[in-house]
Amino acid sequence: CFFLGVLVPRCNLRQFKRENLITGVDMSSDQISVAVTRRLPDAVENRLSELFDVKLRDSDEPMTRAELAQAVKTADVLVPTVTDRIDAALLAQAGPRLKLLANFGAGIDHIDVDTARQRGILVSNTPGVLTDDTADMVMALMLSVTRRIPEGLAVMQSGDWTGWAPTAFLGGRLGGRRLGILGMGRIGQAVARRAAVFGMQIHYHNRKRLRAEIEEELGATYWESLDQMVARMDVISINCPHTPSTFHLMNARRLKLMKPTGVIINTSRGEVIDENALTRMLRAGELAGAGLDVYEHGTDINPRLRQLGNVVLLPHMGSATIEGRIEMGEKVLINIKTFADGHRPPDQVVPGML
Ligand code: 8YV
Repeated sequence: CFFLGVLVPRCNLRQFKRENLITGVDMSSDQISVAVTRRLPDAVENRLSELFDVKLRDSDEPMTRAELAQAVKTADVLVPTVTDRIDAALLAQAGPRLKLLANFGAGIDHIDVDTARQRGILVSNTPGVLTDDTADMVMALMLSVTRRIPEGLAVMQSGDWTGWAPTAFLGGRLGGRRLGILGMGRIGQAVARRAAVFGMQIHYHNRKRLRAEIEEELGATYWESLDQMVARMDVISINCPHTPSTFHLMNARRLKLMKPTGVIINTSRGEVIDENALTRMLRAGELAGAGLDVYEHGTDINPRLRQLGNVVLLPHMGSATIEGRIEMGEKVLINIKTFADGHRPPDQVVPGML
């Protein structure tokens, strides 16, 4: 059905009925005051302005703590992004009106969902719409690392290319390699589909094993032991969310289990890998390469990592397509509008869900 000028995804309300959750407020939309923490694509900002009493951001800098505190004090709904830390200390400053954190993004590790819930504040996110873009970026990173694309680009840009040579820029073929996907949710499965087309053998580790039909469709082999999987793979792709139980899942001990010819790709969250241990191993030649889109300490990247030739580093752009950003905006709109109409947002995040 069409709603708000966009196609509404099927609401997965049933899963939210399990618990005694807080419902939305029944308020006319234009009375709802919405504070947006970052610049969003024009189409999204315009639609937000048409529907709600919106405070948009002029600058594209993240809000300061003081600005965030001011926003949570006065708004009914905050639209944060991954660059805002919505922790207990900030939520303690929330005004009585704040009832929804409609995150612009799928990952919610920057939000203290438990504290929000205790304070009667709902949290929603934007799952599903960045799956394909992120999976595309996993493939792009895999190819960039194994086929040495940045080195090729650098030699062309420097004007130093002297012509073709049989042994120049030799990389490795993806086809036939074993890919171990860590986290087989939507994005992990989208990676599996793509990698299978490239001729890779698909393996995975996940909290829960997939249903047999899905494993069969993906041609994926399940490993209950992450250690055993890691030791046997040529490429590892991190596709699990960052939670207390996935923090440093790829720690020094586990990274050392990887083959020295192994490559690791991370488009999820930097905290899943011990970045210093990874840097040491890449420098020592104990790992062949890495393709990273996310970092353990945000923009504060280990400087040694930046100097390495066997890594491809990207500035958290896995989901950065205009189509994806607009669809994320549509999800945010639907979550706020549904909430304003007195219902639970379709993408409500329940504590412990991820
Ligand atoms: C988003 C992401 O662009 O959705 C996520 O969790 O990591 C990104 O790709 C970002 O979070 C926007 O807030």
